[in-house]
Amino acid sequence: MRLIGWAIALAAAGLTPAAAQTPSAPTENTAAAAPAPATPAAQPIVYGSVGHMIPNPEAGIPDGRKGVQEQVTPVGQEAAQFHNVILLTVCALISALVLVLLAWTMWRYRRSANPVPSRNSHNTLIEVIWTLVPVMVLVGIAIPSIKLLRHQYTPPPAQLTVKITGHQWYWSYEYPDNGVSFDSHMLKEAGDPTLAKGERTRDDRDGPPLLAADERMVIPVGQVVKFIITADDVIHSFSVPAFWTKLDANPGQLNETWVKVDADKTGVYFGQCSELCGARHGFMPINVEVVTPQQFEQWIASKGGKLASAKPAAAPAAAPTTPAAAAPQPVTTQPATNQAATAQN
Ligand SMILES: [Cu+2]
Repeated sequence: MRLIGWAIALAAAGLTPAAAQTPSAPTENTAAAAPAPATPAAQPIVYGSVGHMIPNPEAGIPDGRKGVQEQVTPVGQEAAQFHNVILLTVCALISALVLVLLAWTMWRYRRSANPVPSRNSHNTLIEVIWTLVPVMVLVGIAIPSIKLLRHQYTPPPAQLTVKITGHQWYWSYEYPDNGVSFDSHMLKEAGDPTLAKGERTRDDRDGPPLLAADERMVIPVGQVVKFIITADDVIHSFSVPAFWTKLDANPGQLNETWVKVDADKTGVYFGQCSELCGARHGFMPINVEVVTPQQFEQWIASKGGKLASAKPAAAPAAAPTTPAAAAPQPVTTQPATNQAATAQN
């Protein structure tokens, strides 16, 4: 019996290290997946040209203010107005009223001023008031809120579609109607020990530290742009504060939103991934450059894409004309990476 007991104990001791090693395998995988492939671009950068517009420090950049950024889309302006004018006022008034009532009650009914406390437990008038007033406040907030939601979720017909995919830890942008797709990585600072050989470093004309990216999403001003947002590994979140845009990028799911930047608001708008997505979550900035429609066409041409003026050919013609290598890509990458994500989970 004793021998059998020892045998079981030894077997357990032998098994334990093996069992402990098993879960460490995925950790190694995540560590290996960490370095993002940096693509050294040897082309000289012409600042001020399309794709390298110099950002305006007054718009689209976090400037330390307490409050929302200046909004450049109609939905953003409506939402900011709702927040700044209605919600903040209602919150401030309610807080002030409660504070005054509390202070008055503490003063008026302190022990020395009111030695015999009231034994009333009901007052119909007050009870009706304190039920009806909050209901009216909530209805007053709900009406503009639902109007805003309707505005946000009933997009006008899109003039341009951009598919946005979040990866650990960079973004990729695809213009399915134009046959353009590329990745966008954060630009590192000069002297960063993780710089790859020949990798471009950030210049102040690219944008602020941690927010500048090597490639920007470029969209035309004054046009309805549909964003189709997804991810290929874990959940990310596509967020550009000046557009009032923040939408989760979920693996295996397409989320959709839209923007229409005001006609006089060309510029560079900065955002970041806003869902904790791993070790380098803080290093996947979003740069959207809003240009005139003519400049946009020029940029599409410079990327080797085709103009969407031949729109009806989009869906049926894409399948037979295989040279547009960008079209079949999402179909193949999506399921494969989803499987990878599932395996990781
Ligand atoms: Cu992310």
